[in-house]
Amino acid sequence: MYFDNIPVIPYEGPQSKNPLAFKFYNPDQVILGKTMREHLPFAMAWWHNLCAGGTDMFGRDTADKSFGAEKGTMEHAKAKVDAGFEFMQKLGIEYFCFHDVDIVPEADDIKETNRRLDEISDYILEKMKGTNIKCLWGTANMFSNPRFMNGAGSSNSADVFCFAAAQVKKALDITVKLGGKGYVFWGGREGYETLLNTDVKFEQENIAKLMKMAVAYGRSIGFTGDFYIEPKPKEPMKHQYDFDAATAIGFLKAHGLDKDFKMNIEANHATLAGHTFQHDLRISAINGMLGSVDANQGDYLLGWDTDEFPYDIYETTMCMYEVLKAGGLTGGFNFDSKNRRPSCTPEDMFYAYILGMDAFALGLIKAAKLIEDGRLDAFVEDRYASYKSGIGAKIVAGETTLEELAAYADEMGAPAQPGSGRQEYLESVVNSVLFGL
Ligand code: XLS
Ligand code: NI
Ligand code: NI
Repeated sequence: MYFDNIPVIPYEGPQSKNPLAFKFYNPDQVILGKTMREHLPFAMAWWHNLCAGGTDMFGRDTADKSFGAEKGTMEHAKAKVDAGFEFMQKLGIEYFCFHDVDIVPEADDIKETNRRLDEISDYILEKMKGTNIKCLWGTANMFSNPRFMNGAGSSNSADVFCFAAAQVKKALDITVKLGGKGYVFWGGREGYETLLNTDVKFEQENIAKLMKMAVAYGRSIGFTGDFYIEPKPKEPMKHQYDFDAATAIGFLKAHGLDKDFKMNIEANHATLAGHTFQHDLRISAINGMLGSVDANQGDYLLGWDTDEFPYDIYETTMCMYEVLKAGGLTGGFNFDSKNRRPSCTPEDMFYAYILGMDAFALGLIKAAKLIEDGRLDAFVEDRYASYKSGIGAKIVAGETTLEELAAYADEMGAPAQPGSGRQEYLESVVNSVLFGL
């Protein structure tokens, strides 16, 4: 037991003042025909929760994540598994996500790292037995080690490319072994610092080649889940190739990868790209590629990936609105989030997850209300009414020509006013559904 003073977290309802209770996440509560547990497959991110201790550019760890073992050892790796499972079970979280180097210390020789990965995945598999805990997705960390300073699939060095391929292969093996639903490519250093030294076309084609080999290998070992690209516009690189959902989807289509890949949309990455979280979810959904979500939030006053635990109810509501409209996620909601550096105690780890899970549960409740209320849908439906009949219907059916439309315009003289967008009215509808009785 690593969290002795923490009980299993109960649901106590919105009136509760117990910091170690859910106020909104009530797993068995049914919303629009499904339980909250089904709507919200939450996942724990191994790296933030079990590895990161608060080190930043200006200071070292504030939180002790040793879990009673010496860091850098396999004993520590196993202690993290034990602590992680206790943590997930106390919160009722059913999934986890990991990078290869989150679950074992990396050795100097890849053969030894891979041996350690075999050992720890046996241990995790054993631990999973008799629980309902599963793997949501795995990935390879191809950005921390200095060998990846110029990228992985986009590296100028063919040897580094091979090393990246080896890591992807092993991370896929472990993901499949643990029954993972997905496999993520976050292009950590797949981008550039300056175009003066970069062959963009060559690098992008190489990334696609690595992904194609990953798909071929994954399918050959029985991986039936989705591959994901996790878009991010910058950080660590000045420019990252998977800038946002639209860019990543275009890339996948250009390289014939769109059948095997979907998007893993991270809130803070969308906002870094100058979009709302909702925007990147919508772009993914309309392309049939809304796969999974990295649940966190950024800070509009800070220009980087602050990975804060989500607490903004407008954001979680509009996220769940998109997810409900898309018919749910094939993946889940991975808390790619970390405590603020001064929130450094074990209890803070629980408070953070309670905040995030409650924020999404409340978002789900409010999004369902917005859909049931129907005013937003009705407005949008009506807004495009001119395409339902006459010339509009012909445009939609693709049964007209530029000449015919020009003749129509001549006849008409000038179009009627296209109608108010009613933004402020719609925003007040949102507020009345969120905060009205
Ligand atoms: C970093 C990313 C990373 C991915 C997994 O910004 O969010 O944590 O989710 O490599
Ligand atoms: Ni992420
Ligand atoms: Ni991120």
